[in-house]
Amino acid sequence: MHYDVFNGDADGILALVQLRLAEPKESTLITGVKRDIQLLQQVDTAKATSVTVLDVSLEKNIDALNDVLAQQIPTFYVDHHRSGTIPESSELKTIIDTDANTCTSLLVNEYLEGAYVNWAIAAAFGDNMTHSAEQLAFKVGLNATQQAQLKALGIYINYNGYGRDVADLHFPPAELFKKLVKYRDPLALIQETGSVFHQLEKAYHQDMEQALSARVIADNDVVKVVELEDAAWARRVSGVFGNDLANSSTDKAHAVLTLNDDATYTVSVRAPLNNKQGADEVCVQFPTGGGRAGAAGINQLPQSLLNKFIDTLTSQYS
Ligand SMILES: [Mn+2]
Repeated sequence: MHYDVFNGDADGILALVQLRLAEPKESTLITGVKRDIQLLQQVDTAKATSVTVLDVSLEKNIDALNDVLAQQIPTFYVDHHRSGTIPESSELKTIIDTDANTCTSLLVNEYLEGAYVNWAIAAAFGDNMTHSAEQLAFKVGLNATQQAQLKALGIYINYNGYGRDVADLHFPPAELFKKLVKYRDPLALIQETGSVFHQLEKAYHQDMEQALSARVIADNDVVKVVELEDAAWARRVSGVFGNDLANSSTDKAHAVLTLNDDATYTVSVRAPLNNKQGADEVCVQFPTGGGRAGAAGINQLPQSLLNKFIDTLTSQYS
């Protein structure tokens, strides 16, 4: 049995869409909400004959990866998050590039020599790699309307990945993958009345409408921090709302804090778009923190550390 292990956001889902369009395969799908990245440990090494892993940090899955490799299971690993030391194994093939302007779907697009480039463009927009997405869209000659449509699709799929658990989401990521992989070109999905694109579009706008009334808890020259309530809509919208803030004020770092039911915050940090560094350095200073230079997060920030977090964020970018 082949296992496809992938992040439940746009980048993870659309990396797999490209791979499975190129090489259709019956597989067991392992995924979850965007923040659920301890995925590789769910592979049953007694049953697995091969494994593909997409868009989850190798460093965070290293023990499970070593278990898989110890069973001589061929593994293909594509990612752009912190990798740590990559194990040496003849069973392991990796494409790992932590450049802040690439993402897993762009790496898969290169690997497949642009076979499903429109999916990669949607994914890059979804991962907020706007410049890279626009460059690729220009290179393949998309017009402005097509580009805007792929951007919207990427944002909506990315939006769908945010939640405390899969129950918060409009579509479980595995189900969304199965719907999307039916289309060789995402522009066909967008054209289709009532398709998942249009369902997500409607949901996205309803949630974003609510986010506009978010409470601002810090706003200075270098950072802006906002707080969202403990509700499914807030958990869904937190990431895309963060990207939206980042895009609207490109010299500032942004953090969106969503209250959890245990009185901690889920924190989503975006480095300034004009200075895409340091977000991970801020977050790893707190328990349950991690991520990339441009975008990082903390799963459970105690409220007692809120001021320390704001100070750390501010000094990082001052
Ligand atoms: Mn990604």
